[in-house]
Amino acid sequence: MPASSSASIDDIHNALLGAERVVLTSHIRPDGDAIGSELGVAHFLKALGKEVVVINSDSEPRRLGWLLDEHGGELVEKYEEGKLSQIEAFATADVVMVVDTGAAHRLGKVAERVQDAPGKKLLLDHHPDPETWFDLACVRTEAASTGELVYELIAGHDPNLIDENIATALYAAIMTDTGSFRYGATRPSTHRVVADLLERGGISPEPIHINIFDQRTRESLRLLSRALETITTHYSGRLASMVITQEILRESGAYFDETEGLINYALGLAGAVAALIFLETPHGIKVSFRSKGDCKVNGWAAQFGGGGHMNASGAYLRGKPLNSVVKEVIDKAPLHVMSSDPITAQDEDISQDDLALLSAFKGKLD
Ligand SMILES: [Mn+2]
Repeated sequence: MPASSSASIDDIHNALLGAERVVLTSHIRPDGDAIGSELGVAHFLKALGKEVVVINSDSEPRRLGWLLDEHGGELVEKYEEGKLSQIEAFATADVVMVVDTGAAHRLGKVAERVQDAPGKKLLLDHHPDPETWFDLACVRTEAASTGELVYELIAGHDPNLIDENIATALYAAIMTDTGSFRYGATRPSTHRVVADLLERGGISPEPIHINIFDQRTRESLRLLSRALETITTHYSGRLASMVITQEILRESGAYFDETEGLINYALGLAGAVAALIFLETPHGIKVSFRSKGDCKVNGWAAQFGGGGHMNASGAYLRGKPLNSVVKEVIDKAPLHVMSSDPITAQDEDISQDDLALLSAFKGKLD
């Protein structure tokens, strides 16, 4: 897999400069990187005198409401089937630009509108393996967030355009996608980008962190408490899993999107190299995969029709009960969570069963 697909950020930049009308979009259940990147590009294009609208399949999670309220929410719309202004926006856009996903099915209800749009279709993203229907796809898998790529897009053209709105949106994008600058993909350049955003935008990190992370409801803390009780470890503690049933969600009174981030508590267990969270939804089971260091989970998620990044992936399984999904996914764990280090009898923490398992998988690890 090439680290970058063919178009450069300059190519994306030139295509945007040549456009008068632009529609921006991103993935379903948009996260901080999706919304922040969209807002960053939207403010940039506004400053250049372009007509721009962001149209997303889903609305933003509640924890990002403040970002839209204070930094350009009027540019963002939720897609409504048959809404004339949106049909017109897609039909007349010179450019339709997708950020933070290269897969049509991740675009939800706007997928068809985007793919059928007569304008040029651009992609700016950091997820591997973009689909081939884009006219220009700039994908940099080494970037920790799409927000960093948006920064390059703007700073490479005119860094003076980075104002409070752009800086706040991109800071939020980068901060959330790097787990507050701690995931493996965080690079020195990530910090340089953020330093420049803080300076140029005249912003400070604390209120952004407070707005995003310190607004928990009692219900969400109750959910956390219930979730922690479900943590189970497997394979000598290398894997930790968590299960959120509909019943737990209902009893806690929390919203579904308040399950976000719970998996980090499982991954926070000493000795765990990977964590899973199984979320029961009315139509299927959402499984999130997270890992530390060089433990790769995207291949594991792909075995269940999902995908994502090396250390953060997801899959959605329909038509199977929760228990069997949990078993199936955990049964496939050894290939992905077992160390490729030589196994010796001195590994006192490892049981005989696990030693046998490890030996069975030795040599099959990538
Ligand atoms: Mn992202």
